[in-house]
Amino acid sequence: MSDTFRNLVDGAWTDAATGQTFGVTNPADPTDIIGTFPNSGPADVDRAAEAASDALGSWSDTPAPQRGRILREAGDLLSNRKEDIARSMTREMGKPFFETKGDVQEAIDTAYYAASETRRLFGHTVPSELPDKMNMSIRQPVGVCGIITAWNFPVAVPSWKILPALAAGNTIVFKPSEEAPHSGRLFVETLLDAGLPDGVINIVNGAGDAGEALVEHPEVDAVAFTGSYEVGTSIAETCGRLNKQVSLEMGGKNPMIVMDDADLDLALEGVIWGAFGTTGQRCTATSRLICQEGIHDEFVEMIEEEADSLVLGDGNQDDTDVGPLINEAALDNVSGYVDTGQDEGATLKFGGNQAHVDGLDGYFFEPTIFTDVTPDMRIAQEEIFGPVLSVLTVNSYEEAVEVANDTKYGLSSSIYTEDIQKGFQAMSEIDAGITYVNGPTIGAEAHMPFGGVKGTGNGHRDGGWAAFEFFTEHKTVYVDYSGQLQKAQMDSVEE
Ligand code: UN1
Repeated sequence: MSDTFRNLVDGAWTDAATGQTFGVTNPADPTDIIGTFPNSGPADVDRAAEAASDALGSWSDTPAPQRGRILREAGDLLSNRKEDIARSMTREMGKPFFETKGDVQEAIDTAYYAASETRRLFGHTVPSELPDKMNMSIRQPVGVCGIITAWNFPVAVPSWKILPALAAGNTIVFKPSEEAPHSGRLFVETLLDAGLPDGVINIVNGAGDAGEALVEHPEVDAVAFTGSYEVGTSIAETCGRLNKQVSLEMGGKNPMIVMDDADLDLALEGVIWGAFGTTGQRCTATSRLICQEGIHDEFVEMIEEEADSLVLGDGNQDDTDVGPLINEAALDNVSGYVDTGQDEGATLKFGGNQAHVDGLDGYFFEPTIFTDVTPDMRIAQEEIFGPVLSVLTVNSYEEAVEVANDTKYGLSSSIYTEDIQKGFQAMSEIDAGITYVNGPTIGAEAHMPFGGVKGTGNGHRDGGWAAFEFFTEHKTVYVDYSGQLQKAQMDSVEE
């Protein structure tokens, strides 16, 4: 079954002015066509941004708890549709059904969380320096928000940005990834069906051109982005030039430290799903395993054995553990890194090849393990975004932290240890936005900040109250009920 999909502008499904389209196929089986989507250009972005701008006044004037009611209803609809959305997400971007259900669940949790915050959009009420005067700060929306997201969490990550933005009274132009636009659309449909007024959210499908036009558009006040470092920093440059607010989440090279005293069974589960879950295509993927030397050999053997038992296949088959990579380019990229690792002198311990799954011509790649990796190697520094685990060896906790911090990124991190002191030390000593103690580098809870330091981010966070910080402005209000002239008041203070 193949379908033709359109942009969403002011509540109407609309063809792109460009007249161009692009196709989306199932990465497990590229002969399976999901549909065609508009390949939008600046004129399409313009229509969507104007619609969002026109809708801003009445949406931001809607009492916040009423906005929350719509978001709660969207949460209910996402719950009812969870399995259907997850099935089509798996078909569109490949990760297994048990993972896509988790993706939708994050959006459900975020919907209920954001809805509840609409009753708590707190500002401050503080004393004034002067008598009979009251000072307040209240929260106001930023305006029209451009939301640009990746394909690997095509419902969860948009929900982390869009739902708090809507709760706070902003309106949206959403450009989903061109690799997973259908999942993004299914998410937006729940908002429309929940009663979101026309124009409050608009969808512009397309690639980099559409994204650039969105960032540049004068009606767009703020941009929230998840994707690569290269694209993120170029968006930041544009936003800097145009004085727009921008929130960036740009990936990671996430370390998992496993100390000699760790519970290796726990750590094994953590590293397998951290490194190979979602075929390694998460910003939070465990891409560096930093082993203390005492457990290195035994632990690597355990990982190899477990990796060997993982079933690759179509994520909509019940027994599949690991789906395909997203596309041909990803396959080339990951294969290229396997060559690089070998050229750099690392030992290819397991995997390293494109995998073939009977009856499917998809982009499968074997779970891959490199040992004898040193911190200077590219496979220890660069985000591969595939099922490649680089194993480094260290002698001590101090060295482990030093190696963990030796990267331009700082998203997620983890330490496995039975030593409570080391666990607590790592919490503050690892340079990352997220540290897990005795847990994998992956996962997230809706009410917690999500994002990173150094090259991963720019000081903002998705998730929790932190997202509301980005999507609101402080308005400072002074109320003077003294009836006194300003000058008389000033004199009374000086005396
Ligand atoms: C991302 O890859 O951009 O850590 C987000 C996780 C997710 C979030 C990943 N919940 O598994």
